[in-house]
Amino acid sequence: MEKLIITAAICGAEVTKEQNPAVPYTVEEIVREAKSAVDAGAAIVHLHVREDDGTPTQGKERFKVCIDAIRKVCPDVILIPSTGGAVGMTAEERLQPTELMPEMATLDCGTCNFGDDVFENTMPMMRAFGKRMIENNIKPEYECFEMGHLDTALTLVKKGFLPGHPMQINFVLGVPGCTPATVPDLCWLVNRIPANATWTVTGVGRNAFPMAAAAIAMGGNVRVGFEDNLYLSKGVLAKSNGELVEKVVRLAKELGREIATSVEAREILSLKKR
Ligand code: KMH
Ligand code: ZN
Repeated sequence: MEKLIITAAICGAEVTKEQNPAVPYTVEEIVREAKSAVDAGAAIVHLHVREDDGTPTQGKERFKVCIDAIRKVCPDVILIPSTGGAVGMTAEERLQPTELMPEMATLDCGTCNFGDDVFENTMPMMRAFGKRMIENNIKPEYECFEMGHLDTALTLVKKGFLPGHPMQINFVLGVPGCTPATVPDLCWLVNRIPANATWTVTGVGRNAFPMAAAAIAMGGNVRVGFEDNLYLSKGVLAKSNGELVEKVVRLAKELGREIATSVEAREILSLKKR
């Protein structure tokens, strides 16, 4: 089996300091959380950014400041800025981080319920996001929240609207209103990806570590972090993203899977550092 790539989704757009005081908003806090995750074993940081008061933003300048600051302390880390942003943002707003030419960025694969909201990713939006990523030579991380999102991504790749092989797909399971985080659902999805694709699973909330264990056993990769889960165990808030990553590292060690460094992850994902 390949080494395990751990992604830390350190911030997200929805979670707040009221829910967990360690959720980062300021540049300094975002750097602190990225470093804690990388020091614990994360090869990738999936990045959202906030204004100092916690308001989610897709502002290019804010992303640049955060990316530059993270790079100073974690020079090798793979950064995957979000193009999902927060529910309700326009496509143009969401696309701003792609102007910074990151080596990867997320690409969300369909409209879905998102708790009480609707997360809009229409076909024209997806084609526009794909066009931008092809033009800017950005490798997408395809975010699939629903069974049908995988088929959408595969079809759009086949038609040349989205960047193709080898695909990196992140199955985000357990969002209220979307595909649940169960092992049979995960297996159904993994059985339908192209042979040369890589995959990651993100289990939302209490599903974080059961999904991590499944991915470790199945040869996939794992995402954890405050974006998806604020607790280390039932009733125990995580003090940092690093604590969540450490728990995945412990699971992997118990199950005999080695952890990939960022340099090794770049090789596994067929990426070239910029
Ligand atoms: N904030 C969610 C509505 C992504 O980063 O691409 C969407 C999201 C997906 O977080
Ligand atoms: Zn995200």
